[in-house]
Amino acid sequence: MASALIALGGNVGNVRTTFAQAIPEIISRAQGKLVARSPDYVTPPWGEEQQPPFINACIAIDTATAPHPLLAVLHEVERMFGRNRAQETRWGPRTLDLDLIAYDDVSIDTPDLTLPHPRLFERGFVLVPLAEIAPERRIAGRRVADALLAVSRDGIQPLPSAE
Ligand code: A4P
Ligand code: MG
Repeated sequence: MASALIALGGNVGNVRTTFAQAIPEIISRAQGKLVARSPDYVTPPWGEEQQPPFINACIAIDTATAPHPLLAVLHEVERMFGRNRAQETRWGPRTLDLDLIAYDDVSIDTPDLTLPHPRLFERGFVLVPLAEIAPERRIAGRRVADALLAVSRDGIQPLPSAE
C-alpha cells in the first residue's frame, strides 16, 4: 500500500456536495482506504484572480493503485462531476479539480504526471488543508508544517463541518 495525498478544489456549483460525493468515488475506484480528510476551506482565487472564491480540501488515502492509474481515476471522477477541460482556461473556474500532491516519496517527471505536485509549495490553498491532516509528512524533503510557514494564509477560512 502507498500513501497518496490528494487536493480537491472547485468554485462552480455546490462544491461541498461535490466533494462529499467525489471522495467515496475516488476511494472505490482506487480500491483505497480513506485515512484522513481535512476540513473544507474557502480560499481566494490564485493564478487568475477574476473568478469566484474556491473551496479547497485535502485527503490522505492508502491505495495499491499505481500513480498513473490513480491520476486516471482522478480525471474520471473530475469528469463525473461535470468538469469539461475543453471549455476551461488555465487556472480558471471549475466544478472539481483533483491534484495528486504526493505518492509515498515517489518522484516522477513525465508529460502527464509530475510528483510531487510542482506548484505545491507556492499554494496556501493546498498547504493549509494539508497541514491539518499531515503536518509531519515530508514532501521533497520539506515538512508540510514548515512549508506552510512560507506561504500566505490571507483570506483562507475553514468552514464548519458540513455534517
Ligand atoms: N498533471 C501533472 N502532474 C499532476 C499532478 N501531480 N496532479 C497534469 C494532477 N495533475 C497533474 O491539469 C493539467 C495537467 O496537469 C493534467 O492534464 C495532468 O495530466 P489541470 O488540472 O487541467 O491544470 P490546470 O488546473 O489548468 O493547472 P494547474 O497548474 O494544475 O492548476 P490547478 O491547481 O489545477 O489550478 N485558486 C484557489 N484558491 N484554489 C484552487 O483550487 N485551482 C486552480 C486550478 C487555480 N486557482 C485556484 C485553485
Ligand atoms: Mg489540476
